[in-house]
Order: sequence, then C-alpha cells, then structure tokens
Amino acid sequence: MSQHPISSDPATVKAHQHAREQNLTTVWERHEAVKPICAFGDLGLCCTICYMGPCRIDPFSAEEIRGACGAGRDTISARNFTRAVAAGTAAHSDHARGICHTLIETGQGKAQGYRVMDLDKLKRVADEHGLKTADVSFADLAVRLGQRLLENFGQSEGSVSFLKRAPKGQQERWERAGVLPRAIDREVVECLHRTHEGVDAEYRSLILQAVRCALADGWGGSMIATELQDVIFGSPRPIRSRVNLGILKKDQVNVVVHGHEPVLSEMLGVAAREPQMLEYARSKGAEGINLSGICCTANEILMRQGFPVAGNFLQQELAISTGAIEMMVVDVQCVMPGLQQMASHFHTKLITTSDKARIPGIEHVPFNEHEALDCARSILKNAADNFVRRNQASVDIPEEVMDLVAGFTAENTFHHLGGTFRSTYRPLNDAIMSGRLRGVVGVVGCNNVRVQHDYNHKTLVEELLRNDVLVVETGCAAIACAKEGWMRPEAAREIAGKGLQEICEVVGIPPVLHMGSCVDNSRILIACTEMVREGGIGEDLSQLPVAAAAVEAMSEKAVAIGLYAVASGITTFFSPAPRVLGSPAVYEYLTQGIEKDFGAHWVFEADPHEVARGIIAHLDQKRTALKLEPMKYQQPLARTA
Ligand code: NFS
Repeated sequence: MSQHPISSDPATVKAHQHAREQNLTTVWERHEAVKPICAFGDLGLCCTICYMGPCRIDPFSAEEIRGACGAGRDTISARNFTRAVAAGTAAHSDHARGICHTLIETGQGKAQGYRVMDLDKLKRVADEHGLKTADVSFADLAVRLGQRLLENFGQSEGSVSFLKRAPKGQQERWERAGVLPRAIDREVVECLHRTHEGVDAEYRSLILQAVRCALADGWGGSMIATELQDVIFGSPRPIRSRVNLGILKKDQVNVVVHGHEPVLSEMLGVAAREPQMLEYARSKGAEGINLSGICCTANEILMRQGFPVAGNFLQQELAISTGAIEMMVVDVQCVMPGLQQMASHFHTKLITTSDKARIPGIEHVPFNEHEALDCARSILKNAADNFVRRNQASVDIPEEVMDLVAGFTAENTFHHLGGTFRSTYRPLNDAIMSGRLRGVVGVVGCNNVRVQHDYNHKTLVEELLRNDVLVVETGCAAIACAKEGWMRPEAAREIAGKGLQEICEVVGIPPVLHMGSCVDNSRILIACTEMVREGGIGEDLSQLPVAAAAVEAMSEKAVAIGLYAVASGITTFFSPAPRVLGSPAVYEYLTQGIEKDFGAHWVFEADPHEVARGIIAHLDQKRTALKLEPMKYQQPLARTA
C-alpha cells in the first residue's frame, strides 16, 4: 500500500478501513494486485490493433523500433489516442441520442410521466434550428426538435448544428484546420476506420481527426444532452443539498442511483416523493425513502431536484460496504463491475437497467420509457421489500456530510452576477477587467485510483480560490470540492482571495460553482462564449483569461473532453496524461504545436501545486496580452506552496 492514505476524504478513509476489516476487496486492492502497471501500455506504445501483434515499442532503444507492419511510436501512440477520443465521444453522444428519443416520445405522449418542463428553452433551441415555433403545439415542437437534433448523428451534409454557437474566430480556425465535424456518428466511425491497421499513419492527420471527433462531442453530443435534458427535466436553478457518505440514513430505505443517464433516475425522484411509496416504505419498518446518487447520475438529480450525493467515482463500492443500501440502480458509464462482488457480501440489490450495460451475476431490470413511472415505482417497492433483510447491527455509515448549493448554468449563474433580472455577463467581465477576478477555471473530471482520492482536485482548487480565480466544476471533481464545503456561499469568506470574496458576497454565490455532470461541460463552453460576446476580455475563447483542468482523469470521456476544450481555445491541464508520452512527436504537438491550430494546448503535469502555478501564470499571460488592469489585491501564491 502506498504511503499516504488512499483518500484525502475522511469518510472514504473510514469506509475503506471498515471494508478492509471485513476482508472486502475494493478498487485499491485490485489496483495493487495488477501492479506493475504495464509501461508500454502506459506510454501508448503497445499496439493491439492487428493480430500480428501485440507489438510493443521499446522507447529506450537506440535504433527506432517499429511494429510488424512498420508503424512507429508516433503512429501507434496517435492511433491509441484517437481511439480513446472516439470511445469518449461515443459515450457522451449515445447518451445524447437517447435523450433525443425521450424528447420525441415525450412530445408524442408515449413517455409515461415525462413532460417538457422548460418550454422557453424548447422554443429557443427550436428557433435556433430554424423550426417554426408560432402556432405549433409544444408537443409537436418537441417531436420536431428531437428529430432535427437526431440528424446531427447521421446527416450526410452540413456540420453539427451547435457549432454555430461558437465565436466566429474559433469557427474559422476549425474550418482552416479542416476539422468541422460533419455528423457525430460519422466522426466516431472515421476515427475507427483511420486507426484500423494500414490506414492513416501520419500522427498529425490522426490527431486532427480526433479533434474533429472531440468537437462532435463538446459542441455536439454533450451539448445536445445538456440542452435537451434541460428542456425535458427543467433547467437547473440554485438548489441546496448535501453530500458524502453521511447522507445515507440508518432508518430509511436507501436507494442509490449510479451512472450517467438521468432518464430513469428523474422518475425515481418523482416516485420517491409519492405518498403511497412512502407509506409502503413505512409498512416495511422504514421511516422513509432516501434517494441519492453516485457519479454523474447523482449530479443530474442533484442539479434539478436537489437529491443528495453519496459520493464520487472511487466511493461507489464503499457506499455498498456501509451495509445500509437496499438498492443500487445503475445505468451506463463509470460503473465498476467490482460492485457485484461487493454487493454479494450484503443484502444490497444491485440492478442494471440499460440495454447497453449488463454485469455478470447481476439482475437486469430493463427500463422502458413507455412505463417509466411504473418502472420507477416497482424498483422502489423492491428496495423497500429489501429493507427488512438489512442487518442493522453491522451498518456502519461514516458521519461525514456537507451542505452545498448546486444548480448553476451558463444562463442562470451570470444572471446572478448581473444582480438584476436581465441575464448579463457584464459584471463578470468587469470583475475580470478590473482585477478583482483573475479569471475563470473549469476543474472537471474523474477520480483515478493512481492518485490519492480527491487530493489533486482540492489542492488545485484551494490555490486557485486563494488567488482570486472563480472555479466552475462538473463531474466527480465537483463532488470532491462539494465535500470540502466550498460550494457553500460562506466558503468565499473562509478560503477565497479578497477580490473573489467581494464578488461572491455581492452576488451570494459560492466560490466554486457546481455546473452539473460531465456532459454539462458544454455549459462551460457556452459560458465562455458569452464572455466573449459581452466584450472587453478577448475576441475569441483563446484570448480569454480562462483554463480547464482534469487532474484525476480516468476515463476515455475525459480525454475527449480535454481535446474539445483545447480545440475550442481553452488551455487544459490534464493528469494522469493520456497515453502519448511514448511519442515525442505526439507529445510535442499536443503540448505546443496544437496552439498554432486552435489557440490553446495541453499541459500534462501531475503535481497539483505546479498545475496551480501553471494556471495562474497562464491567466496572467492572457491578462497581460489583453492589457487588463493589474490584480486589485496582491497575496501570496498559496499557503500550501
Ligand atoms: Ni465524468 Fe461522470 Fe466521474 Fe469521470 Fe465518470 S462519473 S462523466 S467520467 S469518473 S467525472
């Protein structure tokens, strides 16, 4: 076991300790068991693409070694990178496709329990797509918008429709580089085709295709998912809730949703509040039903309904090991198959619900939108029935729990900053121009067992806050900082630099804004675009004093997000690095050369203090280029530095 505790979150350390005492295995033990990590794979130098290999390229060899087909380290590493981006894009975009269908079926009255909650957004997005909105019923409009957005996946002409939202300068760069995504599915397919054995062997050409695919994610799949989820389930508004394992209740039926698609969990949210459901739970001896979540499904029902969050990615098994969960309902992505082994030691029922994702040894309860509410009710009943099987004597719930405010969006956050009823980015831009705020940074992404759980997120964010940087977050990074208490408005006084404190206090927002799930990184793209439109801090995303960071990255989705951020002009600090370190050429292009094409680059830096310094230097450099006023308050870089 490593020197440091597995996590910087006390609840996680305790729950892990408790699990170990019972001889239960978690991701940390399995990770130890697979060490050493394969260095060829880690560097991106293991090629498994054809069946002559796998070929492994020794990076230290004096003469250049090539795979059997003649592919060298640059080709191999670029192909591996491109495939990761394709998989990440596929995940976000398939999610979006599902939401398009849900919108259509909602309009057709076929999706039980759903209705269009944000009519205003429905009209706005329909308008944007040139659909006639006058004298059309909302139901018809929902159907037509769903169908129109579905075209983004397979159209044979034109390009992904939301790209037009980007600032002109960025659109021109994309056009010049030849990376305007045509259709989402097409870009994923083309990544797979080009990386097939014996097709594209030129690293830059491969990476530009990866860019085209990633843009189809950020300005395509992810944006469609966010926008339509707002339309169907309602746009988030600031909402209070609680976070960490301590939200599990000893005297209630604990139901935890986990994964990414909110379609079923939104209905569980509705059903969990129905009087007859609560009555049923009481008839089983429980005081009520406590619905909560893990990972991004959690973020979705938090943002819109205020349900509490049990934890982030690395806490999924530990939630079960508390012995307090009656039912864990999983859909897609970031769901560890290891949950099955953990659940087998407890009364916890684990069920898979998506046609796309099954786990050996786990009951599959197919979710059907046509009977969504009935399906949700039956799941909750099943959970309540399971309450009597719980062994209360062995339940061990860590007491850690924290308050938070979530629910910020590109539309509402700066509505607040405006301090008026008109949504305007003026006060935000003014705060940046006058040196109260240094800039805005999106800290996003996963947990990774290779990094002390939550440590990088918190270390980085703390330093940013102290240096007057407004932080916006999504995904598991958001959950990490929420647990630390930085999503309470009071946190500004406790931790933020003076300038940031002033802004937070005037507007009444926390210094770290929860902007949702990982598909909601598209909200950050929109917010940056609005900052450009408001004027005074750059003509293009690449000129803004902004940056992105994913410092505990784990999934292929994170790689796709990193790439679309960079291609959109947002310099991105990312670690652990994607598997490109074995190719000096690919490394050089991603960290330097790409800047010429898109106005931003990657930084692969593992030390969160260094990342903080790098980001601050980056923001200052952008400020200098824009000739903005010096920072109003000078303070030491950071207590911890
Ligand atoms: Ni994002 Fe959200 Fe978490 Fe990483 Fe997984 S839950 S989609 S991939 S681990 S942040």
